[in-house]
Amino acid sequence: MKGTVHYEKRDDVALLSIDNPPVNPLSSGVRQGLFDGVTQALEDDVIKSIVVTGMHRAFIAGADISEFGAAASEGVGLHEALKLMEDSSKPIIAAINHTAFGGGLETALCCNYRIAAPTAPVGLPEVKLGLLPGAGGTQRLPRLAGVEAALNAMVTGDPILAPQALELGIIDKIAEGDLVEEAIAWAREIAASGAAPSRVRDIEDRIAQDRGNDEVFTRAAAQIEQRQRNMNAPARILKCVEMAANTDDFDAGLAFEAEQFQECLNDPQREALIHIFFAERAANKIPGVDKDLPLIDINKGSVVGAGLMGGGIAMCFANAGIPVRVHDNDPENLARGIGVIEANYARTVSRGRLSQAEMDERMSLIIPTEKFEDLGDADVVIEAVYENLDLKKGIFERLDKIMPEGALLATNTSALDLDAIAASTSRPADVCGMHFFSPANVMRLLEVVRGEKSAPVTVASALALGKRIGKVSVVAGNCPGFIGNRMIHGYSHQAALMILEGAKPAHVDKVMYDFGLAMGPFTMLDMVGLDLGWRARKMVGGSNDVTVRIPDELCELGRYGQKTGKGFYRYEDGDRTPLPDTEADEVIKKAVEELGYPQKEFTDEEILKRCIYPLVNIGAKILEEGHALRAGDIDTVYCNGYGFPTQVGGPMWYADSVGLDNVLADIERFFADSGDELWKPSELLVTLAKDGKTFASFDA
Ligand code: 3H9
Repeated sequence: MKGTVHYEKRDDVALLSIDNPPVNPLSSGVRQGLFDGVTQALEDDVIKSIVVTGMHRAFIAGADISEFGAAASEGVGLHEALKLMEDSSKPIIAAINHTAFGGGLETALCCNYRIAAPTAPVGLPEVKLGLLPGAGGTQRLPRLAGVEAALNAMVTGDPILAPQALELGIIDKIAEGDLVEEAIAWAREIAASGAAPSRVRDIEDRIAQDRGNDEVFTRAAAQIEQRQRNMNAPARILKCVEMAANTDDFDAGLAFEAEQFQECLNDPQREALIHIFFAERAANKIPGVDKDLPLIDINKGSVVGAGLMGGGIAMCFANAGIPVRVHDNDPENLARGIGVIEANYARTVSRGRLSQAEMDERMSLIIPTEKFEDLGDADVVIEAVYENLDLKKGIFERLDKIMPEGALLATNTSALDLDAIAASTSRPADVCGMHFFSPANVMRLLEVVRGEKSAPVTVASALALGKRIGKVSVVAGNCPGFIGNRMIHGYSHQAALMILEGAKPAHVDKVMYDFGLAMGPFTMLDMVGLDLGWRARKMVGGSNDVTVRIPDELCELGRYGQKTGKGFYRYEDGDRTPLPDTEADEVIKKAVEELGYPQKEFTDEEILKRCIYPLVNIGAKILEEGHALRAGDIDTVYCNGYGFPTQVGGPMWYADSVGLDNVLADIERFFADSGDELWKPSELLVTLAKDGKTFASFDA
């Protein structure tokens, strides 16, 4: 059995301490331990009350996620253990030392009272795994916090810190000193009062106020439609909370929740989302590198370049409380960059998501400097100047002279040869890529690029830094475009080709939107600005690529995208809604005629395959070359950096779900039809498909 619960007698109080490191999920041994501990306390006449707390880094992180989809586990079930706790004749206090998530908070809700450490977060994040709170959370939380707050907590899955949880009524007290000692003293007081233990299931006043209040549910449904399009769990949560509000039969509510939970369990979205949960964590591990390897101790950072990327990276440091120097060789750029950072923080303050004091604290950690040499006062430096190999090599030559021995030297290049950059220093082992995504202070993804000579400690330290600044980091090999940008090229290229072959931009965009992307490729191009690529191509004397013909002609007409109110689409009065436009249609029609592409009708299915399968085929090539360590790493990149819908699990997981033999058959057909190298099937894909295997099996 995994995990255990220690039983300790503190005179007349039984102290149950959950021990399942690092975050105490409710694995079989924990469920059994809670059941046995409470039973023992109930049978012992000396014991008058019970305190439950967690050891290590959490109270309880929830159900054991690795058990979902696995064979039924042994011992006592969670519902059985929780029923015993809720029906206990002796008062039970949850002493929430730290994280109480999912089944962890639900366990606390089956205790009679809750006291928490001031920094403890609580929450019901099941929705992020395609699940709903299935241990009574949908029925109990609204009884404490009211329907609206409870719905918000469950539908977003966001954590709630102890002070707010106290305000909402989810917990009863915040400890002022030693949590467990205070919980024990309180437990004695309650037992001595002789009052019958209060049960959350019996608290009716709060929820009764919302009975028959349809407005709150209509509002929540509209929000779900807007923010969690294509996700199945949020609507199921809504139904459960409606049940909680509209019936006073608590057990009927629990039974309904159990049914809905089972629906979630059987839903492929649940599998995909749990795949992403574990893939994100696996991505942080490098095979063969000892997890106890001593890492570079990072207390101060430096950033070269105060443009949008440099500024965003500096904010990442400051947000994590790490002082950072920022240098730009142009003092005006430096001042402008710091101004942009300040404006970004000020916007967050004006939206109420940061206090002025927090903003001041963060700004004080960002130290602009006009002297390059000042950058040397740091344990890590991240270069973020524009993409020019010679420029970057020159900067690394200079960094080599000023950075202390043992410092981490990183470049934010998105495509250039890391080994060439590293070779301009005398210490290529200390160099790696740290490729942030724009805006760097917002986007979660970080590609840590491993060069031929990057030492394990360099890469592992970059991963650890990534985790510290709140990123999901993935190790990528040094190939052009690394993982993400190398793959996206195939997607954009196919989308553009389909337009030449007769598909409409709005059709392609709709198919990708319906698939779950925030926007399709042409709306995206209009948003980013068609002129960026057009100007870059002009600087090098143009391009022979037929797929840039249409965007370049649109630019010649001043149609740069949203910023000029027209691109592939038309935009009215600053609104971002893409509208059809005859001038753009004419440009497309003319280019198609001149290039002589035969026209055909596209189905939604064909469009989807032409967009997604290049990602799969290139991803498989990256995998077979060893430029990604796992298929799950590629999925992590796509879900965190490219807006790929997490509920389908990333492109590689999606291909597994379609069946690799089916995917390969289409890729072979596209290759035969076009002769395009992009469609030449990856050897790994061929082998896996032939053996009836999956990318997931490659990772196992
Ligand atoms: C649920 O509760 C359903 C119920 O309503 C109904 C049941 C009937 N299980 O993230 P970290 C592992 S659904 C198993 O790196 P952090 C994780 O894989 C659950 N393992 O640390 C990693 O393993 P490894 C609802 C878990 O400090 C290690 O712990 N709960 C679980 O950055 C450390 O994790 C959630 O959705 C788990 N529940 O963050 C909470 N949780 O070292 C999910 C973690 O081998 N968990 N692990 O890679 C989290 O949000 C974060 O892990 C947490 C810690 C905030 C707890």
